Amino acid sequence: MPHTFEGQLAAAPGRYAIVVARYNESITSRLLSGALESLISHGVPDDLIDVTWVPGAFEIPVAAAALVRSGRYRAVLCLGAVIRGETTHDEHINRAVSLAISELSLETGVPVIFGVLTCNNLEQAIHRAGGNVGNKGVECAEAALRMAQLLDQLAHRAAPPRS
Ligand code: INI
Repeated sequence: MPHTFEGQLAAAPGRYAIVVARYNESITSRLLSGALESLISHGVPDDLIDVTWVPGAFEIPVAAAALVRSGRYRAVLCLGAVIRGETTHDEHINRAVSLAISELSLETGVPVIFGVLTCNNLEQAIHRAGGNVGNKGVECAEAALRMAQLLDQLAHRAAPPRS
């Protein structure tokens, strides 16, 4: 009989961190609200959630790395909104941030959740920050909870058989 591992949508005990970019704050504040409401509604006490503001999405990885490396958090949620302008600036930010976040997560084994919107225009961002395409902050909170649970399961139940 195969064993199936899948993180549940419930609070694994411990602290959760959110890093949120101030740039495009009208959007990122909605992502933050969605993430907070979701974490709390799934049982994370609000005093176990730490929120860190950074200037822009480009600064998210360095703050996330400090939080992850403190060893205090079950997961770190990274929230930002990069909106395409007249130059390729957005592409550089998106590439750097997405790579850095995924490398940080792989290196440390802590779920670092990618909640940076990468939109062509403000309208797309509004739709993804509580509009008609959901709220990326809520999605990130759910991913963080499921991954924290899943990693607990894998640590406790996926030990190699004893010989
Ligand atoms: N930062 C964002 O979070 N979103 C953007 O859309 C954005 N644009 O378009 O420029 C942005 N730029 C700032 C960047 O993240 C850094 O804060 C800045 O380059 C200083 O390092």
